[in-house]
Amino acid sequence: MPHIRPIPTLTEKKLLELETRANQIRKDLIEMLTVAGSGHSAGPLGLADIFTALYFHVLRHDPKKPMWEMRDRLLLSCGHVVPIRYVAMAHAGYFPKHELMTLRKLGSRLQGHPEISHMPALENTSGPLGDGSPQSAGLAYIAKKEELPWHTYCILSDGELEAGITWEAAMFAAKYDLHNLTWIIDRNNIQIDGYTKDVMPLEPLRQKFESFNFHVIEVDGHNIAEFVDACRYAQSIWEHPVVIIAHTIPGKGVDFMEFDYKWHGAPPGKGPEDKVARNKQRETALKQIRTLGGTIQSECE
Ligand SMILES: Cc1ncc(C[n+]2csc(CCOP(=O)(O)OP(=O)(O)O)c2C)c(N)n1
Ligand SMILES: [Mg+2]
Repeated sequence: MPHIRPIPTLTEKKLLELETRANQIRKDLIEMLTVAGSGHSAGPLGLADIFTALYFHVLRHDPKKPMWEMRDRLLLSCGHVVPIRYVAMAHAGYFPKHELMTLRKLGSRLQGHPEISHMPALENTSGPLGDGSPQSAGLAYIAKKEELPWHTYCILSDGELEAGITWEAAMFAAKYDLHNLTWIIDRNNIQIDGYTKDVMPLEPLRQKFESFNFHVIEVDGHNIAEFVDACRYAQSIWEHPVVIIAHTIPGKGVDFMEFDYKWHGAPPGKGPEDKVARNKQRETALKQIRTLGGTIQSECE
């Protein structure tokens, strides 16, 4: 029997806390990107609910002992979305919240793309798209072989599925029935300079993964309850690796950024001006997110 550490069920109270937390995390992301003056907005905003669910409910981890051997591993393959991970980690207590304002500065631990030499708790260095899939499959392989109880999660973007290495890693994961591996795809339909369907169509994505012998679950990536359920369901699959295709809205929470690929790599204050002038982008974004609620303060301010 495989080693399973059940993810707890989600109570109504906890769900509300997570939803509120996710929006606080969005606000901190906007402040952080504005101060940095460079970085990505669309992907990170779209992943706020998933990172909140992972760090505050799904993962077995201990921010005070980041290298605890029995922790679940969370890898990020699409390294450019790392700002949202930094904010979630600061909220969880990995480092003080004020450090978020050092994003992309020389010598900062918070590089524009994740660097484990600067912060080992990130688990992997990434930025060149495609690298997280083989890294995560390798880790899951070791854990399975050595009968270790931790689970490996890896977040991938849809644009990076165009990298052939992803499918080599998928064959490897299926060959060894890595049921202790869950890939989470940020299916937001955009990439750096267009829509995925125009640059390189990915559909039928579910069938592609199924034909590679993955078990596929599709969720609304902004429905935290549905996402947590999918992670719990993934634990019940013992003979295949699992992929959760999370349908997300790029820029989620900020009307003038939503669905627009031009916000892929722009921070507030430096983005396209067709809807909101640059000098109003930060405050307009914060105002919109505020209407979604969110008052929880970071635990390490
Ligand atoms: C191997 C490699 N090729 C190209 C790039 C440049 N690049 C950075 S992000 C990106 C778009 C990828 O699409 P996606 O991750 O889906 O974008 P998002 O949804 O976050 O806007 C590209 C092509 C890269 N980082 N690595
Ligand atoms: Mg994308």
